[in-house]
Amino acid sequence: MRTGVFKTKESFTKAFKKRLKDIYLKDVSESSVRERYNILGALVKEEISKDWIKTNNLIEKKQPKKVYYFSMEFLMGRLITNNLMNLGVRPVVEAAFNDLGFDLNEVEHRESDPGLGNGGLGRLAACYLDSMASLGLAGYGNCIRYRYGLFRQKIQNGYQEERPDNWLSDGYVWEIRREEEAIDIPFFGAIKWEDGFKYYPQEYIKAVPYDVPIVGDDNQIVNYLRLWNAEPSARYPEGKSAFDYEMELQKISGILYPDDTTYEGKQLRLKQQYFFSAAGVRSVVDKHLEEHNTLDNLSDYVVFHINDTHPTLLIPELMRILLDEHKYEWDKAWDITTQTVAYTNHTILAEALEKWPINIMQPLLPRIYQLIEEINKRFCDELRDKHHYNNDQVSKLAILGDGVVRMAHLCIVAGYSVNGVARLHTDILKNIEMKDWNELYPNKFQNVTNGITHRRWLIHSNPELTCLLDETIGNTYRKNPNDLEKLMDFAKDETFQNKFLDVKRTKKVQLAERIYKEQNIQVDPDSIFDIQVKRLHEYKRQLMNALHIMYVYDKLKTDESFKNNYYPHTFIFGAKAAGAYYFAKKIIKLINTVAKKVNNDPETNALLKVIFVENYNVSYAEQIMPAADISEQISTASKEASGTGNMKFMMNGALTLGTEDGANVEIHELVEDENIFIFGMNADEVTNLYQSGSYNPQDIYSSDTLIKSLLNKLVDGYFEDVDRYEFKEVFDNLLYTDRYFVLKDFHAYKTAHEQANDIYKNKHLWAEKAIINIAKSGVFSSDRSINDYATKIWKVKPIIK
Ligand code: NBG
Repeated sequence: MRTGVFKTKESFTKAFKKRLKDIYLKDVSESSVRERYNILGALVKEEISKDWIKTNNLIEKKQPKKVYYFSMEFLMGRLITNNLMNLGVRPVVEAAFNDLGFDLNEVEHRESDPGLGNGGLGRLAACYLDSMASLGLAGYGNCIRYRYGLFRQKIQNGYQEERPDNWLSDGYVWEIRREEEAIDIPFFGAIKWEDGFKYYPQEYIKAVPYDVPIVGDDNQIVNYLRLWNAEPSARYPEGKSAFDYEMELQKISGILYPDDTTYEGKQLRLKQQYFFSAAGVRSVVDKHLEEHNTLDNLSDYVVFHINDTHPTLLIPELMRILLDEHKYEWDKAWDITTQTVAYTNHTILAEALEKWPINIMQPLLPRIYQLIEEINKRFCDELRDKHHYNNDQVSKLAILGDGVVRMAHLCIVAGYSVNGVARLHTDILKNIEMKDWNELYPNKFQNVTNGITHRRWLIHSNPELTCLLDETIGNTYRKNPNDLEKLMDFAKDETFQNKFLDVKRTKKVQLAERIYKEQNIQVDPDSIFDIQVKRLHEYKRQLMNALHIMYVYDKLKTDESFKNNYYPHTFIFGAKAAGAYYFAKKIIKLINTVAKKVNNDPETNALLKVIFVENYNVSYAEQIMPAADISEQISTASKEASGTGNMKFMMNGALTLGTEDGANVEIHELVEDENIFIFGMNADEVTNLYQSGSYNPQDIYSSDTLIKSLLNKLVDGYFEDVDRYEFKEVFDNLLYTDRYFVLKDFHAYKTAHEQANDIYKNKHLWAEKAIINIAKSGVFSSDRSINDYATKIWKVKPIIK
């Protein structure tokens, strides 16, 4: 129960009206949605501050071990609803707004959706912050305050265009600027030997932290996400024009993942990485010194978690502080560092494993590079002397080689723990991709399967289902998501099934309304909503999905019995392609071209629709996940480290149609064969096929008439309103390379769809399967993941009971 402003709807209304008058000189009736949002946000923030102070006091008193989660991405989504719910004040505000005749939803939607991330990796980080606060752990995020988030996607004539996402244009009500804690970050310059190495930077850039509170669920705990902003340092770089300096600053906290095809682009990315890593380490170390007066015991109180390799430079930075500033001996400094750092790997895709050219790193960060050299030298010596590795073995594992710094190697050498993000992924790391490492450090590798916060992805985004769950199994699952399992008793209960189907339909209607509003396309809420939403990447195989739709469309036009047996389908896609990823953008164009053809054919219209939603992001996902019947998780097995969309869909009662990849494997195991549609090659088969080098898509093309005719449609003028060669590259790619085995898995994929189509006709059977999916989804709550991290890796405990 809250006191003060949020105690009752009357107290809230009074405070709200007064503040609106004080700030905007307006009565409520004259206020705009933006003004209402700003005032509500300010009042909520003040309420948060009370808990924040209490949390800080508690931490001061208890001195718990703290986790600092360093990540280049945090895809937070809107915070307003989350904050209202976690504080437990949403009902009061809603009641007050109702009386005032305002729509709280509309006000909540006024908040910009900060896109400080690309996809799963960044959204995972956001879920983990929510769970750390909700479980009462002292855990904090560390990232950059990008002025522009991930681009806003516009679809023009079927093509993706990128528009800037100016998310800060109206200010950001949640952040607190902490000027006093600003830190100068050094770049360039030279090292001199003066009785020890001394670094003379050429320039400094000031990092100013902005803290965004992370509110725990009904526990009065407030953690924070620290975002660093680049600003001019008081130590002005000599000889540099104000304009050049300003441009440089602007870029550092400008955008996420700037184009890195040029030397300058690469240098900028590396600057960003060092900027936020060094600033984060420095602020933690300073705080620790204030509290403990020594860094000897750093690892008893601090974990630096490296989320993928982007923050790797925190390792040599910590060494630099210990050696150069605190005069530790190497071995002692190394002990402290290696007991404090843990690393999560999120992909086995070679192109995503970072390698930084030495000729970029050395001039930019001379002392840091020198320390990496020393770490590498000592590591290689140890391999030779202690483990008797030969030169080949040593150069394979070395941190430096082929003119680059291998960031993952540095993380594995320095981290006391390395984890993968789903069981299959960790197994592949241990047995294939990082086999040599696992032999060298047999106890370092572990698995923590990803999770999603059920607060955002069930309770907040699907209030209708939440309400039904509450009245059916009680609300204990809110605190203990494993209690969703109680739903198993109702899976076969027809009354409950009907209620579930009603909820599902409501969510489908809501999504259909949005699609109609934004894209002017009518979709049938009684059709099967078959959805694939995720980043666009070849390994995720949106192309296979599109080809399959082409196949279905063709069948509907030519095969009467197929048509009679076909349950109406709406295929929904949402995906952003990296701006420079040409082929991915082609696939978007293909999907939109197929959609246009299909959606305008009256002959098939009632049975088949294809939607590509524009600008898929966290807020859109909140509407999409609850509306799905089928969740498409169709990556080439072994390539999707985990996936997290698969978990969100499952928790909202969609059935997975997917490969044995990432966390699908664990979903499959939990729901068992009857409640999932698994198809295609498994990871071993894929690996073997790669290794044998025997795959030849042309063989399939020439022997398989179905595939041949489908592929030919890409180049034979079938799509009337695009150039005949628009999809020639797609055709060639499939025919000559097909690196992700689209053709190979196509028939199995088609069969899986046929099964789903047939089962869906039996509504009750389908509902039963969907309910079982919800019942089994509790383990994918990020509370479980964070508990795993806390006990297996971080060794941290809640600061409250
Ligand atoms: C992604 C994987 C996903 C996984 C998320 C979160 C990167 C580098 N990796 O499968 O592709 O779910 O990380 O772990 O973004």
